Amino acid sequence: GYRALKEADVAAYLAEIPAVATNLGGQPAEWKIREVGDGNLNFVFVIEGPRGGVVLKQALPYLRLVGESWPLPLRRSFFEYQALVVQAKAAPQHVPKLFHFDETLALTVMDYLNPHIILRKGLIRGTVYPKLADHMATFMAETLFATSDLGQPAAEKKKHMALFCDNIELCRITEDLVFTDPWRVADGNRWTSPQLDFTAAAVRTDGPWKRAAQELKLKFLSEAQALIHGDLHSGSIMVTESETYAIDPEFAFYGPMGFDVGALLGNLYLAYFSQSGHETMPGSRDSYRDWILKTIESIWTLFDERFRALWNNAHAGDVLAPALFLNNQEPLALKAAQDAYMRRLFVDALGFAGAKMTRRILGLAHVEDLESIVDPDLRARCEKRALKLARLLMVEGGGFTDIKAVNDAARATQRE
Ligand code: SR1
Ligand code: MG
Repeated sequence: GYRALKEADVAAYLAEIPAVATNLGGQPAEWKIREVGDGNLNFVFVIEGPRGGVVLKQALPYLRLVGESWPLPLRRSFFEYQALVVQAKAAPQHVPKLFHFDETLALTVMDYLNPHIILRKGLIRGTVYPKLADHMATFMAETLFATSDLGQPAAEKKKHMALFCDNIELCRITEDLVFTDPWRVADGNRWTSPQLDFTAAAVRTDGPWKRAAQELKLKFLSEAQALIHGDLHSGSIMVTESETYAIDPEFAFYGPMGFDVGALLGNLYLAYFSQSGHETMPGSRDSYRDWILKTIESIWTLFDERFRALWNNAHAGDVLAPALFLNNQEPLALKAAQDAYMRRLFVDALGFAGAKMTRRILGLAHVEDLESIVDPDLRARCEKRALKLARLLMVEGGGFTDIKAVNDAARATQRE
């Protein structure tokens, strides 16, 4: 049966797993163990031995953020493990090495990434990550393409979808928290400053914005394009200046690709608008803001480039395969189909980015980028700017010609 491990149980448990014990080295009594989980859902233990370190992540039967009143299935750790396996196959350099999965205890043991830190914390500190765009574009292109109909045979995709189709409760969290609650009166909704009371009320009566949120929700419910990470915000990415890892895919399921791309872009725009709350003097983070926008531009541009390159070399998919378009003018027809596909993905990503930004300001679960701004007036100014761009991305996303135009809108909003 399931039991939640305590710090005191961890060494005895891991000592029985040869690959882990070897990785840690020395004797179990020498292993240093600490619980470090600061996310919304799980327990996370770091275990360090004389030779190396591992992380043990265990699901709780309830939502850590709220407590036992919000039960949550342990099976989410199964989906997380399965997603990590798939992602490690597609983009091994950006997924932590897995040592062990225990379905009964709902836990996974993986490599301890050290000295990596959570990207969100680095963005708050104002640290530049020169490889971030390159690495995340690769991670998303490789994982999304490989699990789409373009990258695998239809029969395999159908079988694989069946493996993830029960991740119902975690999808439900996204359906409610990202697409519904910020646009209605809901129990968990909160905002940190009364300065936002009027804005929050206006959002709840904004027909076009509400409609956009619901249409994105419909996409999330009905478009099984690829195995998506499902929670690819800056708290699910670990970085150093030279390495990048995507972690925590417990929300994984077959959904719209734009949801992953949008989660990342939306969280980078949140980081962008929160910089005014972290600068030591007005303007001191100007160049960092520019770096965030440059990174956003590179992520989309490189993602688009790499996704198309994978497509042009594809031979496993059953649809829009290059082999079908070999004669005379036919490659141009494939290029036109690719342009249309990538354009739709771009507009989807912008919409999802906006929804993810809105939920982090008006919904249940917030982000440290904004929450750590102490001055409530300044925080509210940052939040209002972020909400303004979020609405634009959701309601008028189709009007942006390219990612540079989106960044121009972000710059204009920041200047107001
Ligand atoms: C109720 S769980 C809140 C959020 O934490 C996770 O990181 C997901 O983003 C989820 O929506
Ligand atoms: Mg998480």
